[in-house]
Amino acid sequence: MASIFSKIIAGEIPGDIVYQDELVTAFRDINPQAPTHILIVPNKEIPTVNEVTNADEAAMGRMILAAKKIAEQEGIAANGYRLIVNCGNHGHQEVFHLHMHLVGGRPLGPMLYR
Ligand code: DGP
Repeated sequence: MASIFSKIIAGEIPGDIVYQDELVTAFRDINPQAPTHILIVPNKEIPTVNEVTNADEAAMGRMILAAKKIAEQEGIAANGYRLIVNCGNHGHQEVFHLHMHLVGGRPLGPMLYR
């Protein structure tokens, strides 16, 4: 079954999409932890970092390049921000479609945002 993020990527359910290309899609987190909280997601449904393969290298790199562009678009590049990828149970991953959180717009404190 398609993940909730695959449905947003496909336009089947609403998502506040801020960036999309042939490899990745980015949309606002439904439960923002900071003024800017965006999820950057490979269009291919990869459950966790543990399932990433060499074939996914371009999409993984694109996620970082998209984060840079979106941070500029959001006006948070100069002050800085945090990129987070949770993996599995101990990583507190809730949605099993790999994603990178782009969090910023305020000072975040050391290491973890909550
Ligand atoms: P993680 O714990 O890393 O798996 O984070 C999952 C994030 O996904 C969490 O911050 C809330 C967000 N989220 C869950 N369901 C939806 C949804 O339907 N739409 C959007 N935009 N975000 C969602």
